[in-house]
Amino acid sequence: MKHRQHPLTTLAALLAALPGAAFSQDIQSLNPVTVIAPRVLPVGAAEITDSGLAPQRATSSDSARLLQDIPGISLYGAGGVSSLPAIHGLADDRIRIQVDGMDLMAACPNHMNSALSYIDPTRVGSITVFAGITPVSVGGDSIGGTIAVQTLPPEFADNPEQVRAKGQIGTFYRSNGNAKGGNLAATYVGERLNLAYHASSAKSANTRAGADFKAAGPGAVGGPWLAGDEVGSSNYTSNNQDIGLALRHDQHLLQLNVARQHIPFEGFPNQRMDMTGNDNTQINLRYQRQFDWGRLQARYFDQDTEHVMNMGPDRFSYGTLGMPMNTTATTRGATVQADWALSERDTLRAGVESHTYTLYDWWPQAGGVMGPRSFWNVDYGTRDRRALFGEWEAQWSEQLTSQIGLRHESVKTDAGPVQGYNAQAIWAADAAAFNALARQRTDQNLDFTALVRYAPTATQTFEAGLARKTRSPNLYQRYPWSTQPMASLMNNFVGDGNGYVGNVNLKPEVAHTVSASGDWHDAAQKQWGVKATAYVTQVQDYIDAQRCNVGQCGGAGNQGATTGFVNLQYVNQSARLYGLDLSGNVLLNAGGGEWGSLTARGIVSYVHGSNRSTGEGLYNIMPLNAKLALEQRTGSWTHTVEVQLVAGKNRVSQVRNEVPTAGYGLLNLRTSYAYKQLRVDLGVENLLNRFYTQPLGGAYLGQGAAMTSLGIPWGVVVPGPGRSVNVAVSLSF
Ligand SMILES: [Cu+2]
Repeated sequence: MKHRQHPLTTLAALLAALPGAAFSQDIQSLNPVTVIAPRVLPVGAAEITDSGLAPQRATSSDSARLLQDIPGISLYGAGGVSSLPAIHGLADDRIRIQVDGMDLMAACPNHMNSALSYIDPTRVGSITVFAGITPVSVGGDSIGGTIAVQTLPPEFADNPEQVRAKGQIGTFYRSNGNAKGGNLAATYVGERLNLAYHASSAKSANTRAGADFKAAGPGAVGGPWLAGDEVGSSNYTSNNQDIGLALRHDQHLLQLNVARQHIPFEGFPNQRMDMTGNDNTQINLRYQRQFDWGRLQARYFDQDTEHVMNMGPDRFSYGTLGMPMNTTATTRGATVQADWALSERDTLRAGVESHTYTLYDWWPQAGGVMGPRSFWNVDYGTRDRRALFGEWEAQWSEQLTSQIGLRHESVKTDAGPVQGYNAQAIWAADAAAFNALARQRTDQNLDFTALVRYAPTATQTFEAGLARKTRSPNLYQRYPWSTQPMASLMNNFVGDGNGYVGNVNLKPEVAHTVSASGDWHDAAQKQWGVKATAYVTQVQDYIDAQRCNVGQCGGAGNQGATTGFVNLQYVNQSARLYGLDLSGNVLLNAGGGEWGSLTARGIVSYVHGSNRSTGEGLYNIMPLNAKLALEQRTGSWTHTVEVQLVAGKNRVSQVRNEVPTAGYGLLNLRTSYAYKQLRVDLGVENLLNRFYTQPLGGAYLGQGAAMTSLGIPWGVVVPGPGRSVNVAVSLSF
């Protein structure tokens, strides 16, 4: 814990020492070089640093999985490295997700290449999650909160003797899926220069469920069906590289990173397509300067993505071409932010941001009705954001802090005229109707937040907050135009197997959130701690779906079906979510003896989501769930026994024919050994090899004839992974 000479230091220290909001979670001191957030993190926020991340890295190559022990966070299943996080029931691009300050955008009608799929877990240095009330300086164009993933900040030598070269290598193996991979880092640490190279690679075969889930299923339709417990289309290979240059001079810091990702294949068990290639280049240029009055930060980034999809080997495809789908996108962002320490009491933050996003999504001809031209799903789609914000933080006394912020954002979306595969009426009528529409929309979005924190004694802190947050529709909600059922099935980024048609007239979602948190602990914050956050969010113009009743996707069967995959169209409705996050820890035995220290930890998350226009449940809401763990530390060893309990999901989105899931319990064991530069993590996940279906796993579409709604049996949910023995070794030098 570093102490800085600032009046907020005491409060920051108090917050930094709060009992972990989740398992093995450290709330780091607010390093002046790396801070991306307000100095005072809200009680509803959490920061995970290296010691909390290390055991998680052994269990998955999906950086989103690093979040799974934060209360209030759940994950939509997707490909092996591409889960989509949800905060308090609001998922995907309802959350602002930043990787080293870059707002990376998915470029795929299935959101396969999600923001967090662009960073390997071994590259993640810290994660800050703003759930509940998100300050406007870190929010914008989101209603669910913010996830900021950071790599480790560049190190510099303080004197010539400290100049050095350092490195790190790591490798892992996971028995389920026979997954293996490695990472390496080489860094030159100079007084003014830091030069670093990072590379990582991960590869997995199809994973296995905890039992023979195919035997219980309704059987195959129109294609080969994998036998036994294998989860079709769950394999992947991912490669990431990054070169970084950082220059320090007095109070100046300049950083440039160039990163490349190459994913040759990633299967998606809850989509009708697999990612058969993703090539991404990122450039991230940052400048930061400390002044007597505060700090100035500026950033420019550029992301270029080439994404291709088709049907992988587990699927039954039509002809030899299958169904190729290509996406090219460019995301660019520029931000400038200043933080002024106006007085002992007041800090002011202000910033401007500009983000542009250009998307081409076309489906090359594949023969039959799918030709002879390319199908243009979204052609020259653009989504441009301009934002301006101001935020005032005041410490009125040792006990009382307040923060208020205001943000304006204009979001302009547009898409060019389209064409179908050919001039047949099944494509041409919809294309002509779409091309006749005025398609450009500009939303003027206003956000505000207000937070008050009161710490009456050294053993308790209370916080209350109010926020209005706005998010404009994404391009895949406004512009997919074809009502032909096969085309609509391909436009689905929630993994429910249904078809979706865009709606140009969608309005932005506006969320009003009220949140209250309490934090109780012993004065020294060593013995015990309990933290609770309760929240209610009312979302006006929530973008949900209704049964499609336009063009070719309507029909009485589609309107009334209570089983099977259906065709839907996006629509603004109204929604309400409320819930409670609880976390706590207690030191059972302070240790010192041969048994070491023993700590019990627990988290409980509950969220309830309702569509207020229809009275139905919202889609993919995580049922009541808890994790309980016992952790023993002796010397270099840490042993953890963890029980995960999840209730059944019975409240569902009927309009989507969402499938309920049963409750389950899992047992995990983890051991880590850290000695000097060596770290070994060993674990067994799902020790009892329980079979379970993941509440947010989505419809199982991983094999069979994916291109039609009847080509895959309906009602099968993607199962969770069976037992896996995991080992990861990391060595620094
Ligand atoms: Cu895709």
